[in-house]
Amino acid sequence: MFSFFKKKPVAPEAAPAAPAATPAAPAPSAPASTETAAPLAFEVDTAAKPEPKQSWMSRLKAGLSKTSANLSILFVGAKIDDDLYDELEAALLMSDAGVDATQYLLDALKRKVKEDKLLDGAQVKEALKRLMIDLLQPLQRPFELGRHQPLVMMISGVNGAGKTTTIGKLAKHMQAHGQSVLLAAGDTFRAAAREQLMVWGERNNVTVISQESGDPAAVSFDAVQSGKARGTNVVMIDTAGRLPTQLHLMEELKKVKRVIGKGMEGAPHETLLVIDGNTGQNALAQVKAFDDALQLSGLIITKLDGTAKGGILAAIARVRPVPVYFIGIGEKIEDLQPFNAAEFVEALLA
Ligand SMILES: Nc1nc2c(ncn2[C@@H]2O[C@H](COP(=O)(O)OP(=O)(O)OP(=O)(O)O)[C@@H](O)[C@H]2O)c(=O)[nH]1
Ligand SMILES: [Mg+2]
Repeated sequence: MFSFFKKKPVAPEAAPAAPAATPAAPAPSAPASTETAAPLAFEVDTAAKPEPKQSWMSRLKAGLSKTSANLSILFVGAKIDDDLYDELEAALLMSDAGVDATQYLLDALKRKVKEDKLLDGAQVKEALKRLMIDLLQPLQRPFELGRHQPLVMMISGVNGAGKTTTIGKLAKHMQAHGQSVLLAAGDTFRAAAREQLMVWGERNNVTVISQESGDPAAVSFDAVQSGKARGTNVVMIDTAGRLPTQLHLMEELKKVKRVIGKGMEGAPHETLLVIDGNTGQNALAQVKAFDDALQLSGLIITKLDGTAKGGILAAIARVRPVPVYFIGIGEKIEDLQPFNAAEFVEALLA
């Protein structure tokens, strides 16, 4: 079993006890009316016990079964000829791998088949697996805790990608690893979003910094200051969903990032994009646009349990190889796990 995080203890960069220079950020006091609260979009089932690895694999396989069915059938008793390559090309394109990665994999596979004189379908399938793992491996990177104190993470993405849910899951995983966590409700557009995060924070012993004024940069700044003053291990900054085409909102996101840097030098230490795995090739456009605007340090891909096809990771690896820290296959805490290239390919080409 591999561990969820890598941990590196460091000396605190800020004196934890130092009083904040700015007025103290509001404590998560508001005892929100929990009785009337609707089911929380980001609520995660904390009661469930961590599941064995096998269960994660079988559910990842189930999530990617459309692609694995399309790919695997090609190799059963197949003759290694142009027809096979044509069908493979179509199946890879269908999987959201995109033109570039598809062509790359096909060319590499043809070379390998020739070099190693592969004759049967099963061998060719194994060769494709190997090539796919080699392609995705550079995206695999353990998420290291304890590099900075606080470790400041900014989380962005289009509407409904799974940002807030993922932050909730990560917060629980981090707590389980002995980290104190503070969240900033940077989604200041919707009062409901703020409220939900506050309620969730109270229930889960996570401090939430929120502001009615509605300036996401100011909330983020306060959160970083507060994290420094409290000696918090991790500060996660949620942001409102936005499309890369909404240029003023992308500018706002850049400002949030700049202002976080004013709160703590070198922060944010992680600038993450959350992607809905069902988005298809558009996900690549999102990676490019958010990376151009924010210089992303990592990705989190959610909802690989739905109609997702999984090939998008190959496209990302070829076109804009931003590390994929975590992948999500559902709403429970254990449904978010570190990305592992070999495991992912095993599910994709089961
Ligand atoms: N099936 C499935 N659903 C997920 C997963 N991750 C998140 N969701 C669901 O996706 C929906 C949207 O999640 P949110 O976390 O609210 O998304 P968001 O990006 O914060 O949305 P906005 O703040 O509105 O932009 C919720 O219903 C989540 O439960 C996943 O891995 N699998
Ligand atoms: Mg949200």
